Amino acid sequence: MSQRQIHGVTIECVQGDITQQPDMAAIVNAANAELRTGGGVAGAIHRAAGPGLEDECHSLAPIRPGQAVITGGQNLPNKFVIHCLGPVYGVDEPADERLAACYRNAIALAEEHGIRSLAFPAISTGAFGYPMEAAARVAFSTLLNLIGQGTSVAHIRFVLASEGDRSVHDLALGALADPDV
Ligand code: AR6
Repeated sequence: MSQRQIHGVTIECVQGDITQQPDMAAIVNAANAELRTGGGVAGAIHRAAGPGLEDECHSLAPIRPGQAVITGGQNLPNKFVIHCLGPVYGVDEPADERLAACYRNAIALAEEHGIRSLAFPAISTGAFGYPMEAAARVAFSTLLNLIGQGTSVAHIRFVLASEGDRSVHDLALGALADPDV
């Protein structure tokens, strides 16, 4: 695990399962447009949360690439789930702007709901095909910008499926300069 403190905000990268983060107030789902179960992160979150999550999602769907919506956590140990639709790489263009919008919109929802700790998966890097390193750069540069502007979110965790993905994120996080205050 690696960790960085930036203007009082902790950002860390861990290898693990997004559904096993009981100390986080909210987790982020790499959702599909219909906010249905699906595979990857979405499948794991819906399985762990139980059918109540799909029921809660029903009236919020469909969502567009870059958009984020929020629900309760149902049977998850987290109070909230923030569902983001990442861009399909090579289809939803410009992909970097759509991916950045996911992170911006997720943080905005967290702020609105008083969420101080939030765990993200690497949105779009699975079924949607976004290259891991490029996605990590977009994620961290967007978050560092938001932190530079001031955010009430105090703890951001990236939960990566493999050690390799974690180390790609560690390098991307370490490479960025601190934002200006
Ligand atoms: N915890 C943390 N990371 C995970 C987990 C997990 N339990 N499972 C997979 N990953 P993906 P996307 C990693 O495909 O690319 C779904 O079918 C995975 O290795 O979940 O945004 C939805 O229904 C990868 O690095 O999300 C959508 O249709 C990253 O999480 C579509 O896939 C994201 O992989 C969304 O595609």
